[in-house]
Amino acid sequence: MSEVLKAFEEELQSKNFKGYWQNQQGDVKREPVPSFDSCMWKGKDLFAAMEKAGDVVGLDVSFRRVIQMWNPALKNGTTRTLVLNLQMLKPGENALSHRHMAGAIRFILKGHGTRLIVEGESIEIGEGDFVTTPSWTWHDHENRGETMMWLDGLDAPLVRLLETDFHEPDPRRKQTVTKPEGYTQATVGALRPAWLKQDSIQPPAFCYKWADTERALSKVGEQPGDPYDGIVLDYANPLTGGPTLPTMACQIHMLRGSEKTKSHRHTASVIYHVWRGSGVSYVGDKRFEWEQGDSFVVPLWQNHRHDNTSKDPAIFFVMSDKPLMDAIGHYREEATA
Ligand code: GTQ
Repeated sequence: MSEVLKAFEEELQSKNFKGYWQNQQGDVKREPVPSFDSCMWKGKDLFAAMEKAGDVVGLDVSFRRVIQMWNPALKNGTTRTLVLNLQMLKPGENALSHRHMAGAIRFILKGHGTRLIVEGESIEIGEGDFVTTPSWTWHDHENRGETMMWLDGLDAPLVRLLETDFHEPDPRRKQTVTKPEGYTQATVGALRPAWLKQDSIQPPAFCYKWADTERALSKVGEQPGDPYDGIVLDYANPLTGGPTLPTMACQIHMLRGSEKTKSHRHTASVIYHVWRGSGVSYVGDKRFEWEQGDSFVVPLWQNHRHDNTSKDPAIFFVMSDKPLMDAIGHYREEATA
């Protein structure tokens, strides 16, 4: 580099300028190349770790007893936008109330007898239920039954990127229940109070019961479904029918016995949790053999397909950032060989 150019660049830098020619050139990517790879977390390891956390981590040590599924290539998160965690609450424990900018969902893996209090409504949760706690909703958990474990999905990595986090511990510690049982169910359905003006961007916290999910699967299970994902049920925003939350789309996927899907790729990153069954998924150049309790992540723009190697149905709980890609016109999808 000439002395003149070097001096010029230093002069630019001293004024907080940078010449575009100073950016690395020659390696312009023609399509997305994710900076993180696919990864699988074995349920056996996760549940054993949580068992131990149950012994050594009290809620006095940690506000929530949570183990995160960290993608090794990322500093904090399962993808660039979303994180999947496992939370455990033991009998008699209360997880204190707070609210934050990050939106969250829960998919209940084990147990019953816990209530989630969200915005003054007490929601009974059990295995297979799915509950949203949208951005900035007060939430605390109270276990009056047996040890419970659930998946937490949060858009915390996105919030970190955007630096928009507000975070407020609840001075009350626990919320007072102010709404009747089943309040939201009765106000956001096909029949709804006409005078209530509800925020449809951040929908009210909503509980989707496993019995309804199971019934829906049995009613549509004989249909062809999606060539890439089998039978797919959206956990829709109950007010709009749109994605679960503005930042994440949650779904149930079912692969019928011996079903093999076609291969594709898209610009959304997807986290899968195996709720039932066993099989194999091919993601990029990796092969993941999965069984109930395992989780794996498919980074954007990586080829993937699934193979249910058993005769029984396989069911995934699935979370993706597709709504973000749709919102800014970045969603692309293509079939791959
Ligand atoms: O339940 O409020 O997995 O605040 C991580 C942070 C759950 C929660 C997590 C949280 C929560």
